[in-house]
Amino acid sequence: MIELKMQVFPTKKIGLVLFMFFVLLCKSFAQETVKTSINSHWQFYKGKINPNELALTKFNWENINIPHSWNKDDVMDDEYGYYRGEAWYKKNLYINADWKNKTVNILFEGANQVCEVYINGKYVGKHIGGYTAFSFAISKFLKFDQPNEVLIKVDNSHNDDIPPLSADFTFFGGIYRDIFLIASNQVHFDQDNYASAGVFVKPTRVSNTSADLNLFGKIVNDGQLDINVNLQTDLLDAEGKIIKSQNIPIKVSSNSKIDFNQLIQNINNPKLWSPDLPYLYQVVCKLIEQSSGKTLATFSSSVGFRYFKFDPNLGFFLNGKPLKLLGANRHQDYKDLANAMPDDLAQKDMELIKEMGGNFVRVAHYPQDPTILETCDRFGLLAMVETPQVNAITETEAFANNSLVMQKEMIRQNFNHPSVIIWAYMNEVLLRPKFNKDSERQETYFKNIAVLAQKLEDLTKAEDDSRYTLIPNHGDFELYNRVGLTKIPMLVGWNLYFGWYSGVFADLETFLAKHHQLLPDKPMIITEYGADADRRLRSDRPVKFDKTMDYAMQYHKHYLNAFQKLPYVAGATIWNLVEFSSANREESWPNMNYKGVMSWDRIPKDAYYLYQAKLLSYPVLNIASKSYKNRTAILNQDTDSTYLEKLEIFTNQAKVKLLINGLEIGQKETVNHSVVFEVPFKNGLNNIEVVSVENLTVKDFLQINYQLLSPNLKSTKHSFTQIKMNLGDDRFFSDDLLNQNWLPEKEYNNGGWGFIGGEKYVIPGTQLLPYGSNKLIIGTNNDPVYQTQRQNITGFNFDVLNGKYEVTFHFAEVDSTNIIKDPKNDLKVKNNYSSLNDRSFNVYLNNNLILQNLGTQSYLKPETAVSFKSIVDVTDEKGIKIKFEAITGKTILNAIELKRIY
Ligand code: GCB
Ligand code: CA
Repeated sequence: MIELKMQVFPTKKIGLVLFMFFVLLCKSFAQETVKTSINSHWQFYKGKINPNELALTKFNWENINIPHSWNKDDVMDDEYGYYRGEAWYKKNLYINADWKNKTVNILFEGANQVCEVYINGKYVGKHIGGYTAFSFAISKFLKFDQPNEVLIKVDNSHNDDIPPLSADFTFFGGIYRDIFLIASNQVHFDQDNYASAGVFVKPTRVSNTSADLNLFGKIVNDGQLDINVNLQTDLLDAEGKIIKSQNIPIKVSSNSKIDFNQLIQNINNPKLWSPDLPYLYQVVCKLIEQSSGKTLATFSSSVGFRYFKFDPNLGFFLNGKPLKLLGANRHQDYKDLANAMPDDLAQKDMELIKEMGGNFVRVAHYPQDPTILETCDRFGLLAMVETPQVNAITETEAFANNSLVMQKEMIRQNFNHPSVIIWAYMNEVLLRPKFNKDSERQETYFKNIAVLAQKLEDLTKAEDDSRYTLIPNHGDFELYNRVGLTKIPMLVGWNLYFGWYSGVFADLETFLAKHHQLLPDKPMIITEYGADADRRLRSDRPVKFDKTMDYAMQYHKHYLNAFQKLPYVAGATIWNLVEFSSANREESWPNMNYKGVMSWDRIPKDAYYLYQAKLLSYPVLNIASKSYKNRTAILNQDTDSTYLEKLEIFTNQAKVKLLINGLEIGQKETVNHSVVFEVPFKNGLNNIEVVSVENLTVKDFLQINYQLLSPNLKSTKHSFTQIKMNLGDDRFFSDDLLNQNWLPEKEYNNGGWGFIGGEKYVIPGTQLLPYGSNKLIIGTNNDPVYQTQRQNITGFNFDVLNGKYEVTFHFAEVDSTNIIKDPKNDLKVKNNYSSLNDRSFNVYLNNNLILQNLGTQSYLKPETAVSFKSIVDVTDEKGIKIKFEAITGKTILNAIELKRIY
């Protein structure tokens, strides 16, 4: 017995020690909330699946990672439309064994636009809306001894009840933001509150000398036992030092949710948050079990103390000081990635606004990745965020409910960010008024819009009384005023495009003055302004709507000056920071909106440098048109050895000097942050350097390759190898791929080259487009070359020396009856193309008939590029003479190239 006892005892003892050790282990590694992404190793299928048949049918699953969109490629191809429908994602989840007693949620930061989740064959839930986060409690679906199959359906079809109904951006489908699993102890902060953190942090009574901090939310006990916890809250400064603490005992009954509300008072001399000094405190809330001292849950957030107001006469004030809000809108879109942008690229976009000198971002037209506002908090960018009731509404309860839920999600999910100062909703909601033919019905529609706006306004104020509200409108002052949308929100936003879609630049100031006079109590923000800037298009004589970089530059100069001058303009955001995909657009660059001051892959355009010069306080200097490296010009006379061309520099330095190929050419004083030099360019490489006179380290360098053509093609001084000319166009077009430049059209001059006869094609009935059509041209990426054409042309001459040459003719039919829009989803649908023209003509090259009966019955297909290359021997000193001879309809030529072989 004793022996036995003796034997038993040590075993027991070891067991006890082990047990104690285990308890200690658990305690020292007390698991609080765990949040881990599950982005990797998904399988994807584009199409319909009946989840019950999943096991029976073989689908072609594709391996992908999240973030993911299935519309990366099909928006930009030559086919109209892009896939809007159903698609599926699946993956196995392996769940930690110790999550058995945890509350587990799956959190989606965003999936466009309806998302249904199934786990282990069971339906978990559904979320509506493509731009807010959502989460589902999934503990009860999980298995711990085997993989858990997650199956997700995402659908980006048009849905009349879900905003946005239509908009000038592509509704990319997919799970395009992170997915996380969150596992919490049974006692935790509420993780089922519209996918928010469940704890809301609200600085109150903030002044230069004092502030309070209010924290509120819910604590949940999913367990079977009542529990007593201490809610321990610490406020830490940026160095991590605790400056305030509070401890409240709370009893949380089993299976219940309980509200808490905490006020930390009299935070003395708070360091205030601002764009110049985005000082962040940190608040940490812990739920500590009273009996064991164990931390059950932790919440933390950054905190920024700031106070602000808008004044209708004097604009915006931050922490008591006036601050002009200037910055940009931001779309979630990146070259080749669609909306599936990794967090780091989202963060980068905010850096780019900051580096532009901006202090403000409009997160438009929808809430974006959490990284955006986190970055704004850290970098000191003020922000407004909105929900996407763009262009129109549907007058259903479902549409209203979806809008209201989105608004609530947006506010709760982003509540804790000090950067946010405005919650907005709708955008240009009177732009596409329904019921145009029935004015009575239209009035009802307008009333319903105002009713919905008021509901969104009331909800926003009830959710958060510490921010302003705003509706962004288009420039129809009377209409918005009449419908009441200028009265409902606290601030009015205007998207203004005078000198672009309509009117002239100066209409801007007239409009702003009108608002100030007629709505004297409403502060205003210019929520959008911008102009298309195709990086490939340049002009010496920019005109409205020509889509050149040069016109956009004039536009930005005018607008920025106006905003800086007028104190009652509280702020303005450029439309847009970046170029973005817009599947419906027909432009010089189809399917794109390229008003961005940066390219699709974030290369600055000229306007970006203008803003830097005007807004930054540290020294900057940039030569404009940096990406325009290959240029072409025609000399005035064959005897010239250089070509004088303007070169603009944007800088905040007082005086700069210009060096060419290392030699100083001159110095100039800066006027309104800009300097223009007349630069004598030589043929070939020109090394341009511009240096600040007061600070020699502030400089910029640019190498431009100039091709200088003699007006006389027989010139031996400036012999040429290639000439490209775009007919029907006054703009230069630079081909990115070939690094070549197309000249604007010119008339034939004796000894030189050019067209004979005819006129520029202008789209019939257009008020806007100065050149050509805006149709997507199939078979080319150089759409502007084919969109423009000369009609009724009778000839084209090149007065070249004897030799062997290659002449290339480019044609396209530019007006046809192809486009119908699906009224439901506002998308272009491919119809049977038919040309509006009936034409047929002959083309002769030095009297040889090379193209007979060229026309709509032969090679000229609607909106399709077609080219012909002809080799010609010039032996008779007479150069190259091309003749166009009409048979039916008008002759055309869209572009021409000449290459000298020898
Ligand atoms: C607007 C819209 C925006 C468009 C922009 C444009 O007013 O709010 O969504 O992209 O104009 O470029 O036309
Ligand atoms: Ca052309």
